[in-house]
Amino acid sequence: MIPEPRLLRPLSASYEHARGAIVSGPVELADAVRVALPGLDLLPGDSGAVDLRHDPALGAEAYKLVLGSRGVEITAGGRAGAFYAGQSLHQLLPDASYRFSADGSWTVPGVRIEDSPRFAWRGLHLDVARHFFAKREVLRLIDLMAVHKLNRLHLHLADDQGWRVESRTYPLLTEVSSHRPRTVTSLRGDPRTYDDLPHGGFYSLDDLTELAAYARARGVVIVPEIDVPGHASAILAAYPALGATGERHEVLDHWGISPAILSPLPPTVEFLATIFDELVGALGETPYVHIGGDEVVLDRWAASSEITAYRDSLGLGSMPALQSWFLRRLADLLAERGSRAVVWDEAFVSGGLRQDTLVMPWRGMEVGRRAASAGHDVVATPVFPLYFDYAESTSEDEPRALGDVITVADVAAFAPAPDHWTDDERSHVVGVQAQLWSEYIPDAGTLDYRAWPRACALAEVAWRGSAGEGFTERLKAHLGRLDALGVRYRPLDGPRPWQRRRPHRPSSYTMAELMERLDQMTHDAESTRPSV
Ligand code: TNX
Repeated sequence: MIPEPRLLRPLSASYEHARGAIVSGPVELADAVRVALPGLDLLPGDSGAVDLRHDPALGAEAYKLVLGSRGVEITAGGRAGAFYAGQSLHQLLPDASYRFSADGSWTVPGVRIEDSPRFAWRGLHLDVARHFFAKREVLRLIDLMAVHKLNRLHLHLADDQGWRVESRTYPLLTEVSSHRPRTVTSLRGDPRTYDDLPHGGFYSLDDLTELAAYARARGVVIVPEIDVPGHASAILAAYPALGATGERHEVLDHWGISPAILSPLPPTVEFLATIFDELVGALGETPYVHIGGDEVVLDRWAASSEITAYRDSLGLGSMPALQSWFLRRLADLLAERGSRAVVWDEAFVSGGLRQDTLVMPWRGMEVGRRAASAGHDVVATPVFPLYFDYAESTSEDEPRALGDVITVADVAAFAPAPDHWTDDERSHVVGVQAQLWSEYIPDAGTLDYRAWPRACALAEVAWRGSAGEGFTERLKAHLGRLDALGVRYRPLDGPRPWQRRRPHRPSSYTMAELMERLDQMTHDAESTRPSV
């Protein structure tokens, strides 16, 4: 199984599973099992082939499962636990059980499972800004996450290259900010060439409501991200007055770090408060909202006398301090709405975060360790090995990626809370998340290819803390399930002929080059850290 349960013991008796088997027990738990394993019939109260019990002494995501001649007995700590018991039961059945045509009955060897996750945050991030992914693809990603007991979907909804969610208050965000006339096709350092194909799309607020409900029924929490104050070209293309200079902007048609930045003045804060209200209103209970804070170029703030005067009126001594103040102000607004803020690590380095803000250390685990030791909850998200927009091999056959190399084995070997950290630091690591930045993920087929099977290794590490015994063998067997599910994953020995790169181009960064650059960036930021 992937992820491997904490305890799994074979039993001598076997169990006969048939479509239409009856699930009995508390309705909410039984319904969760039915979502995980379609084709079961619900008969509350009666004793069925699958018998459910609620045990509040277990954690909400924990479950026990005994499968024997008397049927299946599940004890779950909550709806999520019952759902995961259903997913484990599903994985005990043959691969064919993942097909819509699944029918007939299967004999399954008996087993006893006791299971609970090591980490509370088991996430996948999807950048829908650089390339948009239709609602259908997001629903499908949620299905695949659920199979792997992943439970946080971080949607990167706004960036320089596009804004991806309806606002009823700011209609230009969808009219103007949600599309671009063309997209760069050349690589770093080359003269820019473009595809001349309009690209765009957005989720309506009703779409978000639907996505959130679908996710919630599968134990997945959607974490929306509005990346500010940098990465703001798309917003500013529609509402230039929210910028630092009032100058005109376009939705960007190429990648990289742009100087476009929102102003920190009250109208921007008001704008974002309205957006948060609309987002949370559509998503329903939203425990986390990501506010970005990465790769911010503060030049435009420094050039504005209005912003400088505002900074001085707040008694702040530097622009980075003003940025910290701005992000903290947004985190306060979110707190009033019942959500905790999440930020990329730059926002931690500039200091002054609310204590309950979660930090995502993308530039490496050392900055994550500093955030943890400063008492922040940390979700491990380092480029290596969790940026799944990087290629899995240096082969010329590998489809074009931002850089290389991150393998399944690299992911499986990752330790989100390293042994050499103190117990206190380790206790602040709430989880782990892989990133699917989409500059080089233009479509759903490429998304499958980049995500799987690396996300299987992610799931194993997130659920167990580290890859369990026989991971490689289990993964090979697991690919049969992905085949039945129709996932266009990357085969372990490289792309299929139709998945190969065309035309042949070298990738942009080697991992060594990139690590050096990130270290440099973290140190540069250090030396300009304001004293708050
Ligand atoms: C860095 S990670 C970024 C993104 C890019 C990504 C590409 C982060 C907070 N910023 O804007 O898409 O690298 O790997």
